[in-house]
Amino acid sequence: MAELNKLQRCYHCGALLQTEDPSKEGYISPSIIEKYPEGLLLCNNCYKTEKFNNNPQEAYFDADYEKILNVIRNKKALVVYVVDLFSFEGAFINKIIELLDGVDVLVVANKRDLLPKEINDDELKQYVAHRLRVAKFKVIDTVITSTSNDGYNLEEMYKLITKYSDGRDVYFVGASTSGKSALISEFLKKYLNNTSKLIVTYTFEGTNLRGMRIPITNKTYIYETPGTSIDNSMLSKVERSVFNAITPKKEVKARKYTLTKDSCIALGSLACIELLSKEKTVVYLYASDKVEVKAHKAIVTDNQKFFASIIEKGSNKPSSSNIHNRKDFDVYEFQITEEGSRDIGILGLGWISFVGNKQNFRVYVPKGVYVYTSRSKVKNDNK
Ligand SMILES: Nc1nc2c(ncn2[C@@H]2O[C@H](COP(=O)(O)OP(=O)(O)OP(=O)(O)O)[C@@H](O)[C@H]2O)c(=O)[nH]1
Ligand SMILES: [Mg+2]
Repeated sequence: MAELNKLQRCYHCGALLQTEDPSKEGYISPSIIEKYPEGLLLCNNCYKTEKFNNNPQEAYFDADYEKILNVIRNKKALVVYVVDLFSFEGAFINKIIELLDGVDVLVVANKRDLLPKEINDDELKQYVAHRLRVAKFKVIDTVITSTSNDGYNLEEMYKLITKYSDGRDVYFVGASTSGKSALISEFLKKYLNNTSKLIVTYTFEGTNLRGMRIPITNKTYIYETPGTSIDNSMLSKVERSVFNAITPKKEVKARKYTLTKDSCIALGSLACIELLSKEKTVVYLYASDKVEVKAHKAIVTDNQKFFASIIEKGSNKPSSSNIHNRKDFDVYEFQITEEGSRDIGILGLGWISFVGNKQNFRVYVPKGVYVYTSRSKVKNDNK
């Protein structure tokens, strides 16, 4: 007689569970099935994405990229590492930092135009240096730039590249959307090709990764490498229209809010920052002006109502069709122990700045988005 077997399915997404192919839907490690034969099981993918309060993840590292980094190391080339000043705090990938150990790295901190004019570049440089130290990333110098309007410090950047490359190849490296292509196209406006070589689209040896190769002499080149992943940024969790709305196009002006115990600000329908403790706190928010901000009663006291009215309805703009209920969020708590001007930031969306006073904050972000706390990028102590 024919046998009837009931197949096990993922308790969350409903996919048929299978142990053969990790790249296909419903994959679960065989050891889990063996350990919990009668259990309510989640496929590996749901298990990963359903876990709340996992540590902020670093971005995905494409193993092929290691081949490019090995070439850079072997050649002792100069790396021009581009970061987006508006939001780069969670953009470093440990494996890249490890592989660049011992390589000369010039950091180009780009998109200066998005930050307030009144802060000075030295303070910004100190902040970048601090974040580099936190990431354990050793570099030889940093220059602050912008490609917007007439450009800012681009001459200075070329001078430093010439000085540090000293006849070696130069590789532009950095997260996607940091501005590598924009910086290179500014460079090309002034560039004269005095060599017998052409500018070409280049496939990096042994990989499918492509970039541009620009000859500087008959023996040396500038290479533009593909942007590294930003899959831990808000930018990669939302559709194109929301991406455009949350990416600032001009100087970001601080918006001031006062948080009291159990009150919060919602940033669009995308994230929320809540004060849990009793210290009344003035916060300055830095985000695109297209991000509508509303102050609310705390989520902690009225969790369901908040998600029903703000997130599910998408009533604050922008809202994303990828993020519409509580399950789509990670929740983090920050206990502020340091004094002075502090930030809590959400990669790709922006940050708040406030004076540290032992507060306890809770932050809701779409799953997998990187959040951090740091000393302030733009100090607000004197306001
Ligand atoms: N406001 C501002 N925007 C910039 C600046 N530089 C680049 N951008 C913008 O940032 C976005 C990404 O810039 P790209 O040069 O394409 O970034 P990329 O590093 O080449 O990105 P990938 O090719 O994905 O690795 C574009 O919309 C640029 O116009 C800058 O200095 N200021
Ligand atoms: Mg590019």
